Amino acid sequence: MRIGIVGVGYVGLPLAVAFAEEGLDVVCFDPDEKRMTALAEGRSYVEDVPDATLAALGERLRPTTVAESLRECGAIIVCVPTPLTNSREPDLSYLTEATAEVATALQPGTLVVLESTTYPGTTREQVGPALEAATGLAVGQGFHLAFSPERIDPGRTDYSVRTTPKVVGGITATCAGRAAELYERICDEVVVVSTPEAAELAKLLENIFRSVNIALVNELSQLCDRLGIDVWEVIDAAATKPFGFMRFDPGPGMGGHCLPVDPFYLAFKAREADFYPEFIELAGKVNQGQPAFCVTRIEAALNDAGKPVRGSRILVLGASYKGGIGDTRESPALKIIRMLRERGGEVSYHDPHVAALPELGLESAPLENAVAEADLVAIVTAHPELDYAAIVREAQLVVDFRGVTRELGGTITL
Ligand code: SAJ
Repeated sequence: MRIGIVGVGYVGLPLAVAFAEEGLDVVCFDPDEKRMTALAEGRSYVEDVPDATLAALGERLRPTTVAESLRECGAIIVCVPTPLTNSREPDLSYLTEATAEVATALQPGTLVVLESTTYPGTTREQVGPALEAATGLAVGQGFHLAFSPERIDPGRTDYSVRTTPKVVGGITATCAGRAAELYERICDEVVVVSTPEAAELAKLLENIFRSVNIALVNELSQLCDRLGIDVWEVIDAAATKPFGFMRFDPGPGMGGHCLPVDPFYLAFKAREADFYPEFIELAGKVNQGQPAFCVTRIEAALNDAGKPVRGSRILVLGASYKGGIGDTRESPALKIIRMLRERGGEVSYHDPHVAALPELGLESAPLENAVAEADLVAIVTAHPELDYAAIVREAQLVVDFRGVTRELGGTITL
């Protein structure tokens, strides 16, 4: 069977590779000409997929910007972005566009699976009817439709597509059965739930669980600052409990394309049901306020050194939203840099994974001199490859928002 992937990004490409490695031909459809050309030339644009992997798959990956090519696929999997609008409401424009593209190519008997994270009901209320209206085919008879949340975690190496259990929910039992059969080719464990809504909501729960717990420790870091207690010591101590506790660490805020977004998809749907999920809203507020709290900590550290922010040279270490990767979406570092500049700080940054921040007109400064020349070094994202002992030795002042210099001493931590 030929598989179609619609949206060949950090989710779609690893999925395409997983199917191709099982010997299947995969039509990779993405409207982005540059991406599809790169793929055709064996050049990967996803950090987790090396060029060598593409080379080994040869013709099995068939990049295209023509949706018609999906006609030959027995199964089509949609992996397009589901961001927020500026007013923090679900933006389903990519999904609507992708559904329309799929509809132009949908053949009787095809299985369609949505992987994009979205609020419960999207598959049944939006995608299904749109495909039926465009093709005249009926869900569950003319074609099959399911939802299966993506669990691709950029930069993670301990779990792969194969070893991460896959949740699947179909509009009908046959839809679910076909989707389970499809994923069993590339996943060791497939978990079938009774409806697409259960699968859609399971994904949101996974990420809201993180958002709420990250907000809890971020709020605790602010309280500990007031009380003069070391929040890291408190969390280390709590984490000795072998059951009933899961460690989360405070930080400069919560970035990424999932966690700052997903909770607001559920909040949107809940409001439609006249329900106000206060945990979600509160967690979002706390996490969104954490960058400003970190800026006050930088101001206080400079003040104690007799230096105003204005005119001080501040080096931000780490611009991406989490260590080990180069993704800057919703990164707290960008907010911290902007706020420090508004206060007159002379801000530079160094990030081995992020060569430039065009939106800020900055390029990653070479580490060698930047540390010694800075009045203050702020560790905002802790990339594992940086030598923090050397940084602490050379720096005049270090504020560490990731707790990576605690054993070294001589720094100010959250
Ligand atoms: N963060 C903290 N403290 C923590 C954990 C995270 O401040 O204890 C911050 C990170 O620095 C980052 C943000 O929150 O800015 C999100 O971090 P994350 O570790 O949740 O990473 P993400 O956003 O890449 O989340 C992904 C999700 N994977 C998928 O959606 C498939 C999430 O479900 C994973 O659980 C998470 O990776 C993971 O476990 O790493």
